Amino acid sequence: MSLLLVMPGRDTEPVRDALRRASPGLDVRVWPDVGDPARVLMAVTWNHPPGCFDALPALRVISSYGAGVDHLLRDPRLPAGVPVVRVVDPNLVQDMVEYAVGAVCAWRRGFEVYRQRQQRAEWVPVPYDRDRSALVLGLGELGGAVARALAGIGFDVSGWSRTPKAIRDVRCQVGRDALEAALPAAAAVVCLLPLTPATEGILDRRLLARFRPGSLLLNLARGAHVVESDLLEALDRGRPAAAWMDVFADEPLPPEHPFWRHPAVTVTPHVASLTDPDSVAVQLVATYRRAESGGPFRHVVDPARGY
Ligand code: NDP
Ligand code: OXD
Repeated sequence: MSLLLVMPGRDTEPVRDALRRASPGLDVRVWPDVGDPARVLMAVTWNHPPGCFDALPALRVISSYGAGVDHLLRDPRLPAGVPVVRVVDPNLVQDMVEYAVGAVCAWRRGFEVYRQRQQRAEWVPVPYDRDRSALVLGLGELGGAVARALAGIGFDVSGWSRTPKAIRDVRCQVGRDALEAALPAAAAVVCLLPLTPATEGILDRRLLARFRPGSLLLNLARGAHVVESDLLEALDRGRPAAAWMDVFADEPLPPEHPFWRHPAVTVTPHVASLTDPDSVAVQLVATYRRAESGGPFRHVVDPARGY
């Protein structure tokens, strides 16, 4: 039997090599070179072409190559009854924590302003707010870790999720009213929600109007969480005053997009947390073995919930 990588436009060599290191005899195929379609037991995907699973009669499990599964669940031809799983990996969590904490601290302490002042040899301290408040949207594997890390360095942290959570030193909240009430109190808002019908466009004009003047928005989840035109208007009003954006509705961000040159926007190219092939290969091979032995699988996604 075989494992099929369906990751068009991505360099599959590192993951193929990592899979072979993790399991030397594994038959790894790279789409569109499927080999014998009747032998494909597992597919690992990132932005797969719809319909690519149609003629794989032995397919037992589909894994996202990342933490997000929106790219999979939006496929109307996803085979019914084949479980979808996702990557949950300590390196992915650690990288996201470093990125989020680093960005919040760099913004709060004005490091970018110093960089500009350095060009003019200006020895001028940047005043900063003593208020270390942060709100994390999504308290799952990534958001939960970011909330804990911010709390661990002394931030006053609130978090928002779909179902109630208990995280030490984090005020965990649920429901739209709680979200609207928490926003004006937060100096930094970090979005780590999955992209689902319920969260698409959630950061729109109405919610952005609740942001505190002078605050920072970090979108590290998916571009479609933010209504980009509403954000540009909100930045003009200074609430939020700055946006740190790693993900965009259209990726790569087109050269003419206003975010590139906006003085209040920091752009990074979807790198907050990158899947590490060696680390993830171990999990993928474990999933493959479960497919061989008839499951049960770990980190299974609920298509009805959307994550
Ligand atoms: P999880 O599924 O572990 O966590 C999702 C969290 O969001 C949960 O706390 C969940 O609530 C909450 N949530 C879901 N729907 C709602 C809703 N409607 N209202 C309120 N809260 C909601 O996801 P991860 O933490 O692993 O990943 C989050 C996202 O980060 C991924 O989906 C992906 O899009 C993005 N990502 C971005 C990367 C980057 O490099 N920029 C890298 C990796 C991931 P509950 O706990 O109640 O279920
Ligand atoms: C992911 C991502 O979902 O990289 O893992 O965005």
